Amino acid sequence: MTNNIPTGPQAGCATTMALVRQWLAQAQGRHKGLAVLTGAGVSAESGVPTFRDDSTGYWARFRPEDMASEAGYRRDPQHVWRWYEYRRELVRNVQPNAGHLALAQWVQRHPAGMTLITQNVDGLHQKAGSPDVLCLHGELLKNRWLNHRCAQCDLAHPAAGEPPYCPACGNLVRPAVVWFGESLPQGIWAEAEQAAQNCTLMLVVGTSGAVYPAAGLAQIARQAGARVVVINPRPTELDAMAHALLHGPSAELLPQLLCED
Ligand code: BJW
Repeated sequence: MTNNIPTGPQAGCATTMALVRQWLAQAQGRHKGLAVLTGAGVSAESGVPTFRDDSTGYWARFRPEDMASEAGYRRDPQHVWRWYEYRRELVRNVQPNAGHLALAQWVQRHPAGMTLITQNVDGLHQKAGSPDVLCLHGELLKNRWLNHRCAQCDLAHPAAGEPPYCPACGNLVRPAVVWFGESLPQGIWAEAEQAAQNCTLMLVVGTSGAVYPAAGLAQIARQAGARVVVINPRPTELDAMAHALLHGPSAELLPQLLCED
């Protein structure tokens, strides 16, 4: 680590970018030295709405407890299913942006140099070419059963409906995402926690830092001695614990930070 490390967060200027690039250069020499935690903002410039942005986020129009909880799904499965079908159609038709691509290109140049951890369910990191993405909150385009499956429950052949269901037992299909109150996939969480503990630099990109346990990864990294850098056009709940803040859209800042010329 360099000696001239500032103690408080530094807001997005050329010198902060230069400093973060130094930390990146140090991280890239180490196995999994870089950990990146992304949120909905990284896909905003691809045309995917975020959740908590004032007028454009999903939660400005829908109540999270209705649309992103098991209880909400059981109350009105058709309404929630239709919302997920709408979002599935949207993400099938959008493309990764320059931020997703910069991350994918960096890892191609530095195999085993980065752990990419995302809260996003849209699959755009994978579409950009990033391998081994740790999807903390599941995957929008996949399904699973709402209740324990019977011997006839077959995700490949459910009965048509909104939502589709098992013709034998009536079990409903649901999106394979993580709703509030549900545990994160255990193995993926364990890998993400380990990456936070072992990295020397964590970039926290395009997330409000409001949702746990994902947001807690930044604290884990910091406590383990890593530099933490928040990349976001607006203030986040993680700014106070970051070593540096880069203010701006990720589709501009990630290419600036990660390109090597
Ligand atoms: C840009 C940009 C641009 C815009 N460039 N940036 C500890 C403390 C308090 C509460 C809890 C706690 N531990 C657990 C909880 C409860 C709960 C929680 O966190 N609640 C808080 C909201 C208070 N957590 C859970 O329930 C989690 N499970 C859990 O803890 O299990 C254990 C347990 C079990 C049983 C009982 C109790 C505990 C599960 C959380 C699941 C979250 N699910 C969702 C929906 C996924 C499915 C779907 O997509 O439909 O995940 S909610 C939603 O929020 C989604 C996101 O992944 C997640 C995070 O949002 P994100 O990505 O940060 O988006 P936004 O909109 O918040 O922010 C966007 C950012 O982008 C903004 O900052 C913009 O400025 C920025 N931006 N343009 C860069 N161009």
